[in-house]
Amino acid sequence: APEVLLQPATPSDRYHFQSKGNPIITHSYTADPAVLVKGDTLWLYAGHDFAGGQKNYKMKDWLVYATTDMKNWVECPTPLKIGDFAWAKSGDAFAGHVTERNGKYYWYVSTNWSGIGVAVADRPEGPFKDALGKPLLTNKDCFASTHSWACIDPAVFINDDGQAWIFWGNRECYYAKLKPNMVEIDGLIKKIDFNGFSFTEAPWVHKYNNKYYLTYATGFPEKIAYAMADQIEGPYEYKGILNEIAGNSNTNHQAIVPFKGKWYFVYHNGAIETEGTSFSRSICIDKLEYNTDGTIKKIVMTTE
Ligand code: FUB
Repeated sequence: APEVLLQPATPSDRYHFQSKGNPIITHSYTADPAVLVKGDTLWLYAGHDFAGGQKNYKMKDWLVYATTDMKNWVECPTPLKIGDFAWAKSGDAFAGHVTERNGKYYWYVSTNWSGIGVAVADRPEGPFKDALGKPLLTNKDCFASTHSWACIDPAVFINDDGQAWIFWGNRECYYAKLKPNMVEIDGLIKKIDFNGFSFTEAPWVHKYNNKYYLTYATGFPEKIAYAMADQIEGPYEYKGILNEIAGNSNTNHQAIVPFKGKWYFVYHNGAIETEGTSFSRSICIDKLEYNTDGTIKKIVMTTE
């Protein structure tokens, strides 16, 4: 079992560590990964769980890590906290996604009850500031949902034509265009038709060989499933389960990215012994491979 070092980054400096297999971070509990590749660096943005037998989510800030070789990592000082969104102070720092446009970095985050906010920074490691002073999206924008946590789990994808899209939701997957300023919705909010397949949360869109891939958590405990389409708005054809329930966590949440010629599947589990649980989760990384027809091989979860 990986050793739990419990050695947090100091607020004023960067903490260097080496990953020794999965989970890749053993000094903090991390969840809901999002990744951004910029030049020779992969930036990993994470939710931050606490240790110690929580019976519910306790998530008050987000974390950022960087690597150039997937082995040696740097944890930067905490770049964003739930308290940075004045309108969401009592919320939870749920899943987010960072994307770059015109030299600015936009971090779309779930605040759980209060909606989805967006923070902006000049550098990938922040510091990030609330860009709007209000939510970008709220439960009212989740027109087909009635539960209070429908407006979570944003994922942004910038298409080859430069159009940015945001996907999000719990139980229903919503999507919309973003204006070029990245902080306003452009036009109608729509819903993905899963054709009877069940969507729980955690959408992530990527493109490979002219196909759009929508990966997402399905069921509960969650597995990661995927669907493929020829157009960003679909229709999406269900392709199956990408990975099975991740050890000892009811949720999973994936990010998929190419980096230095290989594709990676980044996700979380509750596998740190003896404290890992659904509320004390840990980010893992495994290789992702395509079949010749563009479908994705099932992810083999490794510990190395
Ligand atoms: O981490 C809190 C929530 O659990 C996320 O927003 C979901 O995707 C699930 O991982």
